[in-house]
Amino acid sequence: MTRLERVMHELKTKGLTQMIVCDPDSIWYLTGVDVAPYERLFALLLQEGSQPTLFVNRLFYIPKDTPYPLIWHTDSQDPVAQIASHVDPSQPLGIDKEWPARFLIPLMEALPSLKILLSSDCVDDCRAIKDEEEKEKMRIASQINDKVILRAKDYIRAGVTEKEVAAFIDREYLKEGCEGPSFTTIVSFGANAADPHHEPDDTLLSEGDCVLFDMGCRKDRYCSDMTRTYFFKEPEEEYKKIHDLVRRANEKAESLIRPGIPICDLDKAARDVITEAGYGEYFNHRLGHFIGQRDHEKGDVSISNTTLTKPGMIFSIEPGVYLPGRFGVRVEDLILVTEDGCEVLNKVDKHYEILG
Ligand SMILES: [Mn+2]
Repeated sequence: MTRLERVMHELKTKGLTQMIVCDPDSIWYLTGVDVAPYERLFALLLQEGSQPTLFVNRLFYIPKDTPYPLIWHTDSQDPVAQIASHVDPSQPLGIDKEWPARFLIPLMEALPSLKILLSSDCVDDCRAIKDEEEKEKMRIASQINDKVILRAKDYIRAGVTEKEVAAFIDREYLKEGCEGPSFTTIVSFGANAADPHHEPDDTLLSEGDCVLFDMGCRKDRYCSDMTRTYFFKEPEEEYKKIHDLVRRANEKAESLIRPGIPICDLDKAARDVITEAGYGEYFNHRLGHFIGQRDHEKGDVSISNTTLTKPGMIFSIEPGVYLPGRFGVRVEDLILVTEDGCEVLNKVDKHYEILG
């Protein structure tokens, strides 16, 4: 089945015959048309029994050979009225979760009897299962990430700042032909690593600090995301003990992955390892997230997600322990669910290492 056929099948399962898709990544996924619309309207109308139709501004560049019907508008026209005239008001309409209220509400006003349903899952659940082309792109993005983290480790020296290391990593991604980082590169020294989302600042590296890299690139649209935690010079014994613990939690979860496992069981398995060692309260986030064209896509690897794993899913496994004011450790890989197990996309060693 093509991507479009898979999405149309999902819509049918939900009792829908039409949907507006507006996430530009979803539109690219389904049509190959790549537009960054910013505040302007860009939408794909899917309707059973007809070709998907694109609603596009004259400013957007659309390749000449695009096989889908195009409905053009200018900045002085009302594109919502155009969409309203194409929608079948007698049938419920599925809406993408990303469609701004500034378009959705005028459409509801134009067609007051229209039944509207949130139906992003019909696209997002297809995007969660990667096809061969996507798997290959994600392997490549992770291979680049593996290469660049080794260079980042070499770059670590006394007196360097987090910002300098993060900028170095971002430059290396560009050298590798990436679009850039897939999210703001995280480099955290010492106590800063106790904040899982710390943004690099002017903190200088000191002896005994942990050095946490949470980094990913976007290459040919697809993202990587990996975390490794090292130490600069000899750390306290407890830090090493916690690093081993977090790595074991990561490995425990990864060892269980194969098709048909409730995703919540993976979170629980990793969490149990950390809780049994007495650090459960310091693992304060979900185990992971789905990833693809964006670093975070629909799909949590958390205690509340009972969905079963399926071949083709790619998500992160990233347990952590964060001791406020002291340090933090996280060990993160991306994994691909295969027919009989999983492929860990990151090959960089996970053990702690003393840098410098
Ligand atoms: Mn992540």
